[in-house]
Amino acid sequence: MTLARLDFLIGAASAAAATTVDLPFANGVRPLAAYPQKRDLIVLTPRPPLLETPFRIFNDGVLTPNDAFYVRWHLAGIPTTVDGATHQIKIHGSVKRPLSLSVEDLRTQFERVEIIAVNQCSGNSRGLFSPRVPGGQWDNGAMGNARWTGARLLDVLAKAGLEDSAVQIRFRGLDQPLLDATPPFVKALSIGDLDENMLIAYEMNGKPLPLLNGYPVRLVVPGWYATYWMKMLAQIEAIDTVDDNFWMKTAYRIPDTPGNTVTPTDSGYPTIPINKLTVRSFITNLTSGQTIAPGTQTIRGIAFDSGKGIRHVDFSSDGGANWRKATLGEDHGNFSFRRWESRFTAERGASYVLACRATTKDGETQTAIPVWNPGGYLRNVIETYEVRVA
Ligand SMILES: Nc1nc2c(c(=O)[nH]1)N[C@H]1C(S)=C(S)[C@@H](COP(=O)(O)O)O[C@H]1N2
Ligand SMILES: [Mo]
Repeated sequence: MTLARLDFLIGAASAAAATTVDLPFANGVRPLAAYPQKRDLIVLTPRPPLLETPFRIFNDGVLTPNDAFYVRWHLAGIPTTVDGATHQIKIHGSVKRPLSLSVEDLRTQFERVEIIAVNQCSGNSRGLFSPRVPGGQWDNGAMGNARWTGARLLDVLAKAGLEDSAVQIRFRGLDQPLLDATPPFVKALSIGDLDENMLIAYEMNGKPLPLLNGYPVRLVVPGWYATYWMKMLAQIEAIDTVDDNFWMKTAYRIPDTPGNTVTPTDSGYPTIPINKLTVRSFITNLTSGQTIAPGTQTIRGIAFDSGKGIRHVDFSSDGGANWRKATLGEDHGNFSFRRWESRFTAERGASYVLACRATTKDGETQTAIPVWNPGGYLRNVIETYEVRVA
């Protein structure tokens, strides 16, 4: 097993950035920089690294390459070296048989399971919120779709044997706060929410995970926001109460209101921990503001949801007045990006507002009015793209 050894020449990486991108909101200028095991990505913050995938990469294929996959960490104390041969995952707390498993144990003692699933940060697209909200100012590239391989979380828990008193499973990685006052990054899932799709993954797109994406093992929680996808997974603890640490009780909460939306002046409403992905779709082969050629144009994009699966994607070339069904691409499972394409005739000199709208197999769809909540979560408005023909 390889020893991932990385030196984060973070200052140097940022200083060396030759180019910048301008994301489509105020104060959106960002450097591009290549971190270890990564190609040039959009740098939101260098430390801890918040790196966004340039959106055009989603047009290249249904899977997001490991070196292009976005990166998000909360704490500055990220190990720069992890030994995959000696790393241990401890399963403890309210279990009958506490375990300590190496990555090799996960590979040899448990069924090898593969799933293609979207990993999307809760704050993806936060920079597009209006009015603006605090937090990482992402455009739409804080997401990626990969083939994950690993052992089922439920199989590992079965080996340890949950006590009847257990209510939640709490996860922790190797990263550490640098200050005593900073709470460690821990997340919990309720036992009733666990399912057979959730993996402790040791491969991403058939290769070891990049260190920045959680080498040597991470939790994969298909259909759920990435905040639960614990990287460098080191501890799995069965607990007898609902976890009340900062990252569950205070952070990453959404309004428990219809549509999980509120107005900026609302207060006193109940909240719940963020959970499953909303349905979204995007055009991937052009950007808003672009000039396109006249004639028949093929528009390509992606859609995804929390795992019900995409029933259809509608495409509009008149700002949503008229819709037609797009052609769906290959089905890689309900948790994957689903590619789609449609055609329209672009007249020279004209302008168009293109739009796409996905609907899941259980009828959930995208709305014309964006949700708003103070965390900047759950954006799934129908995206529009203004193009001119010349
Ligand atoms: N150990 C650890 N795991 C973590 C985090 C973290 O800060 N530490 N951040 C979570 C959040 S909020 C996100 S969005 C995803 C990002 O996954 P990625 O960096 O592989 O894209 O990791 C999750 N897992
Ligand atoms: Mo996140």
